[in-house]
Amino acid sequence: SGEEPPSTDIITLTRHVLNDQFSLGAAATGDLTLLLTAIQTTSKFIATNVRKARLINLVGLAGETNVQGEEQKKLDVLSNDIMINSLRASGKTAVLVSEELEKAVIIEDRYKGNYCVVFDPLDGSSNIDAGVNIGTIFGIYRIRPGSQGTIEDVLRPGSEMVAAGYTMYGSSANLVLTTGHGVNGYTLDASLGEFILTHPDIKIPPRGKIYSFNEGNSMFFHPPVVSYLNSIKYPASGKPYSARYIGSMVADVHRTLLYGGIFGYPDDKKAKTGKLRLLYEAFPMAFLTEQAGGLATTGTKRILDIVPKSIHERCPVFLGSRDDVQDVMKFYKETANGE
Ligand code: P6P
Repeated sequence: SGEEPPSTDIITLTRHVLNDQFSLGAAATGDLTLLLTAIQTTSKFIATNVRKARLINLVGLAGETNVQGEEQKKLDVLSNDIMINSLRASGKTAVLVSEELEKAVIIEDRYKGNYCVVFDPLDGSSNIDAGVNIGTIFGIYRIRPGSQGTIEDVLRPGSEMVAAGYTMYGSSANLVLTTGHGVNGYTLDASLGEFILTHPDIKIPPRGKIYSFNEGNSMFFHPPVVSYLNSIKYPASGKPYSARYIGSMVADVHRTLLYGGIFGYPDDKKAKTGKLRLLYEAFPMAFLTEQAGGLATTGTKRILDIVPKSIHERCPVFLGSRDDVQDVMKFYKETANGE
């Protein structure tokens, strides 16, 4: 048949990360690679259950509310549990922070390792019932030298993360990852049970033509945001930008990384510090965006420079193409200078 013979040289995520890690020389022990294997397992489990959700009635409320006071959907609970269990069992973690748990999990000695993982097990879950793409977001710190693993190991700026990524559950499962040397995208080949390299070295275009904000909050926006949005909706010259807003951060950020443009969830008169969580939404997405050649700011400050005070705190987010984010920062600067 005219069919292409199957490739016998497939680059799985594990192989790709191993190459990346061992290019660091002896420093790499393989621990991070093993931790990422545990994360891959959780993403495969969640992908399977998101896909089956309709069939085995996992959609709908679990009858409880989480620390955020949001009604928990069964998939949220399932996703959180598989991540806690799999990360603990890997023996590579010391502290875990989940969007679904009020307190950090300190791993007992028997299973303790050198990494801390902060994660939102199923971000965008309010969209589950509508079949919109949702995702897992994670960030990884090494514990501080000499630490046994305490909350202080995760109250550190995002610039100290050693890896970050997300898995988007859509028509396929896409895992996008950085270990500090660029960004790569992997697609789950369910027949192999492997994430295969499909988007090597993702680079975000320096400027895009898409803006992604929830303009339903417009009446609460602060002046710099109003001025910025007007500048791209009613440009003095050139074409206005297109609006694309899915309302699921993983999906909006994935599109921004691949197509360029800007994603924003600003602070406003209603949400004083914004809505998105610093540790396990803003930090990982900011790390990925910068590694792909873009920028991520609160409007006035680089997101990765923020020092968290608590594990569930929120922060304003503008991220995406370098030139687009710099335009936003200009409006903040002008407002600060009272121009
Ligand atoms: P809004 C989903 O609930 C989420 O946490 C992010 O995934 C998403 O970007 C944001 O909130 C959407 O918020 O207020 O626009 O519905």
